Amino acid sequence: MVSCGKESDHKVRATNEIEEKAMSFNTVSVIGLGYIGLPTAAIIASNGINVIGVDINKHTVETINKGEIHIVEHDLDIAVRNAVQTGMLKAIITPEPADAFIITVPTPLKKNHQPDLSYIKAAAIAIAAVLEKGNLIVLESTSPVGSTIKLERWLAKERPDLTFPTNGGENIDINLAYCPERVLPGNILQELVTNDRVVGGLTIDCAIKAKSLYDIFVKGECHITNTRTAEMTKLTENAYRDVNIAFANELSLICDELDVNVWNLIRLANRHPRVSILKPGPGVGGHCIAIDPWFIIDSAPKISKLIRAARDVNDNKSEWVIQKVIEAAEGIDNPKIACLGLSFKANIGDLRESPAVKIVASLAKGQFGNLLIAEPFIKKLPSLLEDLPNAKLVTVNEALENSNIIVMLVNHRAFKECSSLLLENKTIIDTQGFWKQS
Ligand code: SAJ
Repeated sequence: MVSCGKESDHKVRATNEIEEKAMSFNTVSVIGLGYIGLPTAAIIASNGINVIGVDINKHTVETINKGEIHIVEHDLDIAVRNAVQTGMLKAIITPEPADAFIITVPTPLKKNHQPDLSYIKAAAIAIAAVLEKGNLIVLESTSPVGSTIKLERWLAKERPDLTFPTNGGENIDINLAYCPERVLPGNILQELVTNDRVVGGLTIDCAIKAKSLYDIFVKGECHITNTRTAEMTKLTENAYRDVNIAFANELSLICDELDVNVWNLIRLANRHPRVSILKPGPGVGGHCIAIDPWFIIDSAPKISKLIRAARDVNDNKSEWVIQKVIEAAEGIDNPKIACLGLSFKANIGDLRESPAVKIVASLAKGQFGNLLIAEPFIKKLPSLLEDLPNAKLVTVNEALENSNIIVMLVNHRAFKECSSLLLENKTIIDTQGFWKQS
């Protein structure tokens, strides 16, 4: 048995080892039916496995059992409806026994930027009651390094009658692994199947058993490692993207000062065979890239200097955009500001941690003008904006026709259809290079 630790990674020793140690599954339980759990549950069910989805929210459970969904994701409604109608997926509040449990609960940040693992702990306590010898538990929630070991301790405390990998010797009752989700919001159902997975086990046997779970629906490769490496892989991927977006955002500020078109600059620099600069924007949003780097910073605060600086650069970019709009509004009597886009990125209706929402809310609350907001993916403004008298949801044409300042916040494809005539004689703040590419 190979134990996890700094010095050792898990390597499959014999060619038939994976086949010999693989596990089969009649019932899989997914704990937490949000943006990752629900699509995962639907995909596993579509592969002919009984899936028990568990969520603490009664409304979520009732919605899913009606074959409907409570979140926004492309084609998820169809996948869930099929899974429920065929009887392969049911949702419940209190866990029931299963062969494997996949934990996909939130791991938010506390106010001081420290990770909050309380949902994982609650999930551990909830499933501990129904654990049986031979079960597999896979943690998927984005988590700081060392979280799978913590999960093991919480489970072991609840179930002293069972043996766990760290202290179980040769007779392990419960197998534990970490396998981060890596899917792109807006394309989740496809990426769940096509992306490679990194499967970290507390032992190599745990990793192999977890791999056999993902082999049910993953067409990409499943790479075996230990839990600490798998945990860090997820954080690294998102911190890498955050740092690279920060580089683009910092360039956009420098170029504004030096009167250089940043979009043209990046296009030309990217013609170098080893340069690939990402796009500046109004800041970094969503529930992952702006949050996960903090898990690294919190674990190694003194040495995570670049990752920390990137967070500041990306957060400050939204403040910079707000200042640009305020400056533009200053000389105008009764300014009318068209704000194009509210979602956290293009072509989806997901408003979670959206820099566009933050910018629009700040402008509306500061009374810097009347805000005409165009967001084709929503029918009503989010609660942060809906009670503000100077913020109104309108069509893109209404916004453009009736404004003197235009702020391009999210480069939705739908905005491409607007007539360029509507832009004439207006002050344009284009955070996406939508109209400034030449
Ligand atoms: N953004 C830029 N410039 C860019 C690219 C993105 O400003 O060049 C902004 C977007 O507008 C958005 C934010 O960054 O506000 C994040 O968008 P994204 O498309 O980079 O990423 P997410 O949050 O939708 O999904 C990421 C993905 N991670 C990576 O690409 C490394 C996804 O694979 C992860 O599964 C997901 O985080 C997650 O759940 O962790």
